[in-house]
Amino acid sequence: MSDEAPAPPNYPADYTPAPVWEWNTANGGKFANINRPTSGAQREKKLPVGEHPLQLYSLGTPNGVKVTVMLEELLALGHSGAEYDAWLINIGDGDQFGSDFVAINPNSKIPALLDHSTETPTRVFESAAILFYLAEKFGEFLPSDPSARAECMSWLMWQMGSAPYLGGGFGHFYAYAPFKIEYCIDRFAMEVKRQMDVLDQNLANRRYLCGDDYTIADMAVYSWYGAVALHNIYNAAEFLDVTSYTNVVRWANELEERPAVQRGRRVNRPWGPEEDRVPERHSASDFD
Ligand SMILES: N[C@@H](CCC(=O)N[C@@H](CS)C(=O)NCC(=O)O)C(=O)O
Repeated sequence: MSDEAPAPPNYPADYTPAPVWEWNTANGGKFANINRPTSGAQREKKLPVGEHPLQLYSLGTPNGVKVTVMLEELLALGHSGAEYDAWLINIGDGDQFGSDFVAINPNSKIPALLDHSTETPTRVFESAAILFYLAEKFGEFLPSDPSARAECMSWLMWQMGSAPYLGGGFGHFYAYAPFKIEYCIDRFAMEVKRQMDVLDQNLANRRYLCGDDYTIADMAVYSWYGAVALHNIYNAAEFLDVTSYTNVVRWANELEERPAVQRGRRVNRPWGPEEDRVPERHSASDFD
């Protein structure tokens, strides 16, 4: 008898990796049509440029929403320099592989920011880098005390390290893969529930992630884990028993009472109820 644990049900035993991996264009799954094992521009494509110094090229997914929430929060504080044009990048159509976009983000993913207010335009990619850049530029939502700043950066980086297990791991295998594989769903559901518990325990005695102050860490973590707690992301609210994370639910609800969060969630959103959509944002009146 083997010492190995018995294979779980639905165990795909008929696959042995080839010595060298080769791209199979027909591997199926949502997004298979845009995924490639190579990087770089696939076509010449100009990006539009609006009248504001900050040009955002994005889409209203969780990674996009954290940046538009930050910009709306800065505007709500009266920072007119945070006025921005938000252009829609349709990743399903492959806009992220256009030449102008790749020049801003060689990683071909939204969000990407170009700041024209600097001597030569400053490009920023990776959502946490954009939040950090804006926090430093406007001196908001990032504590200056070194210990408080370290706590904020820790939670910000926690989000960047953790969310790929939620989206690329759990979300992919639960909602997008062409068939359900129990091993993969178990592995990533375990990790997402562990992450939710990390947040829940932290928020048990803190109003915000880092304490009494609302920071860029809240914006980043909210965009993903608020969607888990409140918006049935991947249609998995019941499966993950999200209402049991009562502190996360309380915190996410409090953030959603903020008008800037409500506005930020609508920007670059071409789906959902018509009245909530703001596919492009160029001024405050776009929300009317
Ligand atoms: N770590 C990146 C992740 C960005 C990301 O994964 N963006 C997705 C949409 S949420 C994307 O643009 N995907 C297009 C693609 O993979 O081709 C960030 O936080 O900015």
